[in-house]
Amino acid sequence: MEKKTVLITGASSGIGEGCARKFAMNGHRLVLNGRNVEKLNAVKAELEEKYGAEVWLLPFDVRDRAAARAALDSLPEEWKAIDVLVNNAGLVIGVDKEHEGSLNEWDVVIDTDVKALLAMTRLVVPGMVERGRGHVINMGSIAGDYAYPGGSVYCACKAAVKALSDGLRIDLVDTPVRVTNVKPGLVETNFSVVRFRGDKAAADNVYEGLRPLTGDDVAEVVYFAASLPEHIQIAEVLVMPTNQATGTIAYRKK
Ligand code: 8X3
Repeated sequence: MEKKTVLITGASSGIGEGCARKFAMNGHRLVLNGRNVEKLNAVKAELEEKYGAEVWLLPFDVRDRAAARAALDSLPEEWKAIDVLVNNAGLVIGVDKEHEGSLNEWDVVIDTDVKALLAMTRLVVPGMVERGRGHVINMGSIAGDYAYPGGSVYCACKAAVKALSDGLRIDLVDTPVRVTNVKPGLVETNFSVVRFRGDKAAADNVYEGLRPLTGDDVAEVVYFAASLPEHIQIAEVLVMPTNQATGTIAYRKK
């Protein structure tokens, strides 16, 4: 595909970082968002050095709408025409039951996984429609297909990402702008460490006995969807490790 400008949220690690690497190695121009400036700088340095990539950093918390707007407005004119928006930033805190968890923590999860994704879409998609080109790739999850123990609010958020993706696809049906919902299963990233509030052993246990996906693996799917000819729209992809079958069923070697 021709050179595109790709905005990725949550690009300082995990799936977002994997996507940044994949687009960079294929010669695309990257606008990378994240909260951790140090990590973002490290990703930028790697992509510039290894692939000669053009990278612009936009450090802001996606939950902060004013900061998001100001950051996008601050882009130089030639970087403003975003061709691909990868709405990747997301998290979950804790594995509490719905009737026992912290509403304050869940506010953070809902604000990040649902409301910020919606806000980024609202900011970027009008320009895509105006320019007559664009692709929104939302990071959904297998969690949006099935609720599972300890996942209530996260699963609800990812179900919302599916509905927002489907709704946006409907709203854009008379435009050339494509919408894709990528739904990963078990991916080994810092995601689990955050889920278990920093307990690395509990996080590692999730991937015990099977080979999980990596951020780079999911990036293959994201890039595939983005690189197909413009008349082909991958609406949704469910991607799991070979030894995972559903949100709750995986085979683990003892
Ligand atoms: C994260 C994948 O399997 O923890 O979106 O729900 S899982």
